[in-house]
Amino acid sequence: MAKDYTAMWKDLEIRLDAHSGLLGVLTDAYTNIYLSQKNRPEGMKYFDFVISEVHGLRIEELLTAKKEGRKVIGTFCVYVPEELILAIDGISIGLCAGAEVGSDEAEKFIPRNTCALIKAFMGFKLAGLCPYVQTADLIVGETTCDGKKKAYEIFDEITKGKMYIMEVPNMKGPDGRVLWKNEVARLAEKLESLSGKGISLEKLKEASRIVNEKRKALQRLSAVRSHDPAPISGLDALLINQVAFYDDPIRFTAQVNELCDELEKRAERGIGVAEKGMPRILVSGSPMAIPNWKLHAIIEGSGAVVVGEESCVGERNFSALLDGRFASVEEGFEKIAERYMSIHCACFTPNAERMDDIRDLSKRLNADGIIHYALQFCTPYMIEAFKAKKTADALALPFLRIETDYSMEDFGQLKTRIEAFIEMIREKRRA
Ligand code: BJ8
Repeated sequence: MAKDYTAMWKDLEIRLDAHSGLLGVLTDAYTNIYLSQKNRPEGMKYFDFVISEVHGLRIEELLTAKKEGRKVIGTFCVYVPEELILAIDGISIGLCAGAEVGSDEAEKFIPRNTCALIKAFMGFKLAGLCPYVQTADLIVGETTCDGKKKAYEIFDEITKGKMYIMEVPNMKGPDGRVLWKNEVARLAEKLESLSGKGISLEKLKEASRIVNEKRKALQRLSAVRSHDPAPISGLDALLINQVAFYDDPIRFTAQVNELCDELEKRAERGIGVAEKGMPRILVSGSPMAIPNWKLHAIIEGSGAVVVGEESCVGERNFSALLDGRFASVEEGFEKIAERYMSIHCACFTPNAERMDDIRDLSKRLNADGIIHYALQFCTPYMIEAFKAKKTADALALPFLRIETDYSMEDFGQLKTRIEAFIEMIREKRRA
């Protein structure tokens, strides 16, 4: 029988009734969407376990770490350098939320037409349903999209001053790079004063190694998805990419590598979760925070397989490694600043490199079509869809543009559009 965490949740001021309702809905959704999949790799058992303990064992681990003097740092963006957090012995936790929770409460503070991700992180906190926010000692936000940076001002009030903001430039020219380098050093200082621990060269090197190993494991997972038949479903790969933001990085890396051993053997033997020749889709756009599985569930329930995510919950999080060859802490900060500047988020202008990524990924993963996913009111990605379509056109790849949120209201309509898109891919192949 599962352990009873009621006392722990109570201490964290979680609203118990609503929380048990939320866990019930999540368990049902997970059973329907995940556990019903056929021919799943054995290695997914670990991730099933992690999900079953998402508000239980992991929170208990964080609380134990806090008692040992470690700090828990919440983040909302892949621009926040995890290496700095690990270098002060801290724990980095992704706080983005992927479910429609607490919208009514959130709408008392922010407009109705705000992106679902912002509404959800506000809603989770306001509805008393997020043990991670409660556990965090500091929450690092960033000046990326307008919605987030303005919502953080309110979130700071709601969390009684837990927010710290990094200034992310809008452009990647020389001035922007200097600003960003200074911001990396400023965050390091903040983390040092919060933890009372200085960042040594040795610690920074070790942190860099741990995070790079995690990235390499995720790159390995991405590489094996290029096989036909796909050895793992897009749903399972998405889940792993979501778990990457809050599991212990060393344990997570070991589990992903173990899973990849299995997947590479499957690929060698031609074993897959999908039939050989099934239409292969690259999903590109706004991040899909846990438990946002909607689009992948529709695509894979309509006779196609998702083979990659050009997304921050996906390739943008792991495609670039940090150059670990630095001889001083300052040089390490410079390398960190460079590495994070190479993330191609639509909040930057121009952002042509993202189009190169879409092109390269489509080729490497042998995609038959691209589905561009933007959360409603996520203006940067909604507008960049125009260029993504031009990129797909140049590759002669079918392209479908979707704008949606976390609600299930448009499920039927999306399914109809996606089924027609997949049929179009099949027809194109027959022609
Ligand atoms: S690096 S994509 S994680 S900012 S909150 S932009 S969905 S309107 S999350 Fe992001 Fe960092 Fe960029 Fe990646 Fe749109 Fe919503 Fe804004 Fe969002």
